[in-house]
Amino acid sequence: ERAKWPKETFELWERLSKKEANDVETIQKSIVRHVTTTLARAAFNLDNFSAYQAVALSTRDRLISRWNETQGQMSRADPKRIYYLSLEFLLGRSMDNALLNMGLKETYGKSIRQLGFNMEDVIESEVDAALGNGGLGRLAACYMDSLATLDYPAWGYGLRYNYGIFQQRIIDGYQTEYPDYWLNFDNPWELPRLDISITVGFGGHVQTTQDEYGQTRHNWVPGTNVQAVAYDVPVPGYDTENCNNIRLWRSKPTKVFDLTSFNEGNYEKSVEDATNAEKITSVLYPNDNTMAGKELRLKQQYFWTAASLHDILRRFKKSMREWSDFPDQVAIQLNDTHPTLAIVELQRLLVDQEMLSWDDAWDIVTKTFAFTNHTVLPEAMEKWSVPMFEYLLPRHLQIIFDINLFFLQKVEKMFPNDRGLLNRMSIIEEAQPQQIRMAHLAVVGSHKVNGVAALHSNLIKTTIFHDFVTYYGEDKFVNKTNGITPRRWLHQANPQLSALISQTLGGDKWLKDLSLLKGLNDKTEDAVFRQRWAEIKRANKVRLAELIKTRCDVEVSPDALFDVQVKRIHEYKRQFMNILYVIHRYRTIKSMSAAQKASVQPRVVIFGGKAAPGYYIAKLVIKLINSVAKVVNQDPAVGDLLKVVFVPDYNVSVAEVIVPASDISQHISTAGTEASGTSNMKFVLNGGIIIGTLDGANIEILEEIGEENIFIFGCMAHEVEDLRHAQRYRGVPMDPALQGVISAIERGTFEDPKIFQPLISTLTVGKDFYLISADFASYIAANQQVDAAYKKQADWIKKSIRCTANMGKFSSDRSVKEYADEIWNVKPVSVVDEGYMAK
Ligand code: CBF
Repeated sequence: ERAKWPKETFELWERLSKKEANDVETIQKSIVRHVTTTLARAAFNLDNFSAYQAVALSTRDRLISRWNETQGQMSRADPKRIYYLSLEFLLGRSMDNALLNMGLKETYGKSIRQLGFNMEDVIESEVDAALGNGGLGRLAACYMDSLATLDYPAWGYGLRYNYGIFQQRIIDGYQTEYPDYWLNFDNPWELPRLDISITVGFGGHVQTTQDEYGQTRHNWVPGTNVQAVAYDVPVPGYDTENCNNIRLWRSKPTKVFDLTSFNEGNYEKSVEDATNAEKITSVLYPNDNTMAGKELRLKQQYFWTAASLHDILRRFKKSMREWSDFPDQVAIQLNDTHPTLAIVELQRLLVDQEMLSWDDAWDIVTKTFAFTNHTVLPEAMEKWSVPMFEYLLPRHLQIIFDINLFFLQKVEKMFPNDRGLLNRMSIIEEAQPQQIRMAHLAVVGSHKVNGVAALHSNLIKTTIFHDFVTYYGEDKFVNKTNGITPRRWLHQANPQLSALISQTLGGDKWLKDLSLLKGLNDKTEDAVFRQRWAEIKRANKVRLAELIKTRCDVEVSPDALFDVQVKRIHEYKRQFMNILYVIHRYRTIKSMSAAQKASVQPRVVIFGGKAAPGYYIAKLVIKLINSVAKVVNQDPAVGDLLKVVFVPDYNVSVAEVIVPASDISQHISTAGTEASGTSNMKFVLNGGIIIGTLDGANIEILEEIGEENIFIFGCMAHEVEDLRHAQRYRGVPMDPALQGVISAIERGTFEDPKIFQPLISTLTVGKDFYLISADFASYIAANQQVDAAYKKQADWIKKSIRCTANMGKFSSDRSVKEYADEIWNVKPVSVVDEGYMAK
């Protein structure tokens, strides 16, 4: 119909749909329009939060224009797209990032100032979008930023949880969890697409019939259906018109109300189905690196993968291509095993609904998917019990058994008479009840499998996927070292340092080509530059000291050495070892004469991070940190020489304050346990020096910045097994310094020692799985080296500059480009301003 419109109608649309200009007055008008019409407020009753809402809505208008333009042009160009399936997107705040990426921060700052508000206060009013646990979810967010910045046609798919990661409060030293109802107010950063609603089934049975050619056909008849409704989150690239999309699904009932039950007087039943449907996307599972194994989690995974695949197939079908073209148009990256059901779902859709042969379908499936492994920890390996799975997804179970059968037949052919091998490689684990090994399914259904740092990618080849390497060959298993976006983690979080770098390098090109930071290496001998560098670090420490005062009610001196460990609390990350060392340091200071104390380097030890609510030992670590802090911070014999704080509710926006302010940060996992780590990259990029083990990406950071700019200690990954063995069977005694620390805890120096007994018993000889005792002496030595090095301030600043200068490799732009070239085979498509007529 619209094609028949007269020319004038088109011209009218063209004229009226011109993008709003980006000058101060137009921006102010748009903010005030949102205040008065959208929010129905006026200048006199406008608090910071309402001001934030109005500014956010005005920013969003500009985002949507770009988003529309990008999506329209991508539909017309129809390039191969990359779909990033992630159960977590830990986005944090959006406004500052959107303004910086669109190049509008300064103009908005000015506009807001003239309207009587302060940009910082307005930015601070935004609540974090915390739809993730830690590294994995934040990685997804960094990758989305880079994909948009590099103009890749990419979509993220995830879930729109009503409750993100819980809020952490510290009560009597203990972690207490509170719900994170982040959607209390309208979320301006999402576009509800109520018109995009997909039916997802669960349960029911499978009908088996013969078709006209005598072929057996399967038809799944679900017992219940729920609706997946789309919410789109625009992701603007930096210094480009491209604006990509993350589509988050929300679960809704197919019908809100069961009238029959209601009429029978069964009121509870009448809303039961609706409540069950809504439950699916109500909450993010708060486990990091551990498998929850709950039915609701499996429902989340299927709901999300089914809706996403339906959407992807619908988009593909619009292009009227052959199914065999599918892998040339679609690349799907599985972020961990969480979305592995997508492999099964695509096979089902192609075979049961599109009537492709099993082999043709499987060929398409395996060319489409690629899988990222993020951990080798056994407790994190996803497995689903076969009976539970069958009850929820009967047809999918049949398909998994068939995939396994055909796969094992091929293995058997290559390695005949090796029952052990077949058992080890099977997708089905023969336990009681049988379990589906999702990592095996992901490997079998993907054309590439990658680890997230060099050491980790090698480890997976020799441990969890060893047999698969023997079968498939080396080429299928690749490394893609993680990266972080320099836009958020330097430009936004550390504006002063960003400005100094741009001034020094003669522009901000480095923000899109981080290798240009190398230019800073020449500046280490420039005393004026060093002075400025040190001033900026100090200003960031002052900002953090203020946050610590507000959140922990502890005064810390910005002149002390700031020593930070912020990340999820987990035994393998060894926050326990850190606090044990703090106790050692405390005891050492206490035993000193006044003269000796005069040469002690003052330190503020800063902890932050959440423990999974059911992780008892991790929660005890938090309690110990707080108990130690209470004693140390009030001890006049120690004064400012040592302070300990636990910053509650660590999240992305808190990280943005902490990261630029560290002198030293701790990345001290037992070698071979941390797949990569990404906060290590953030700290070093901001000129923070790290103390760490030879684990994850620490190794590659060392290679880039040089061993003289990092403090390394502890055993290496290949020594871990022998050390554990020696400890278990030869009774290697506990490190004496550690023994002294344990005795102090047991004497009740920090509250009732009974509280900490379960924690201490993890160190019993033969049980110290994370090798705290084995690494303790070298950890103390490394900390002494840190103190000594910090005293030589000029050299320290040189180290700090070299750290930043040599971090180019760790931009997520580099990671994403490697994925695009070596795994996805997708090319950038730049959006240009075409104007309305072109549509
Ligand atoms: O690859 C991103 C991060 O993922 C984890 O957080 C994970 O959830 N498995 C790992 O623990 C990190 O090492 C890794 O950096």
